[in-house]
Amino acid sequence: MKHIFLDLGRQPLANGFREPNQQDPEFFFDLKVLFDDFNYLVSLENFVQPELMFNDQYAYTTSNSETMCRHFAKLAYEFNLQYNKVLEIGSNDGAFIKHFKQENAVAVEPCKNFAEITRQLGYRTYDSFWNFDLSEQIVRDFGLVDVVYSANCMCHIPDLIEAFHGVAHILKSGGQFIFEDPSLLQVIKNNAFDQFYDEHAHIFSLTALQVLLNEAGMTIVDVKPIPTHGGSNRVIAQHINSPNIINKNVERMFDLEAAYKLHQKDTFIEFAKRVEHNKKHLVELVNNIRDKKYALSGYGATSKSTVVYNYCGIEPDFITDTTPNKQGKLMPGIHTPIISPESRMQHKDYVFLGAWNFMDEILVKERFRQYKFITHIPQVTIL
Ligand code: DWN
Repeated sequence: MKHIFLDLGRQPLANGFREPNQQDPEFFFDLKVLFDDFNYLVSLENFVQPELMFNDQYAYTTSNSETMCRHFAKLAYEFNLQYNKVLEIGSNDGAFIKHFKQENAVAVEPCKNFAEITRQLGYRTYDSFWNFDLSEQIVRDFGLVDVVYSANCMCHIPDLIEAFHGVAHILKSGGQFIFEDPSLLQVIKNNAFDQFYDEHAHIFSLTALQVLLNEAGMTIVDVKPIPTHGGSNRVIAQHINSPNIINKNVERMFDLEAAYKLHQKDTFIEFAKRVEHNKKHLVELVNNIRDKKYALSGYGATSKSTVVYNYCGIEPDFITDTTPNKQGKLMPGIHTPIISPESRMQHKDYVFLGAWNFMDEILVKERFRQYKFITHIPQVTIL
């Protein structure tokens, strides 16, 4: 049975940045989140049509993050020691796949602005959404692969069983499926309701993934919690009939998730109550700031902050972001201008930290700041 436990109201596309003079009507949808007590999966009640979100103007660019570039370079080094033929699902601008020889790697990226970049780099690139038919196509063109890798992409795919069947089909016997996505356990622990938005069709627990992967003929053989994107899991799966050695990390994570009761709907009802409380506290804080005529701006035009601003009805004076193709645009829903950190308008008084997943890095970078950060993670705090 599916239990709706969170209602984040009418939300725009989290990455739906708009041009200042854009006239076409803005897309909004009712963002509700549910828990399915059959497979333990946490998903959006209504999936947004992928073509609406992942198009040829997709804004999020992996290589703009030094943290993520280092993350991918380190992992690619390890992959090059172990695997020959690599397929990446969701290759974005090539930040990961560029570390492999062109003849040994295949990129799958539906956003055509990014698919063109990996093609220019010489990689066989399929600008389609991952599904079983595409898997069959690539097997015909390129053969089976030793490893399928995907970062922050599998949780964007509504039909996971088909997606996982596609992976099982293209993997050699003994091959590995390695993917990393935000951890439901971390979302619950951090009250990170802003991880729920149009692109995140699901937020994964390992418990739910095992049910879904088993249905596709695969099983989890290892898991590694990683700090990226607010706390993620790197999951390693293989064909269920492979001679699998299951690492003890898997049982440990299942036990941890059971201890946090991620298999029970009451856990998510309690989470929603904490979210409601944090929203109330954040709104009161912002109203107090505005009543006292203080300035309020934003730091990081993240997908996550789109959710917070639209759910809480908060409109900063401006938002700074280091991503060139977000600068000069308007924040989805609230239409707050996004500017470069180097522009003449400078932060003062209070600044909402939209990129809280980079908090440590940002607090060091801004250690001489003359303003105060506000964060909502894990509860509303002035830094
Ligand atoms: O799952 C997804 C993840 C991988 O990236 C996608 N669906 C969408 C996107 O989510 P996001 O926009 O919340 O990602 P980030 O990486 O949290 O975005 C950080 C934003 O903050 C970037 O636009 C860059 C900006 N930033 C900044 O302005 N100053 C980041 C840092 C570290 C900074 O110092």
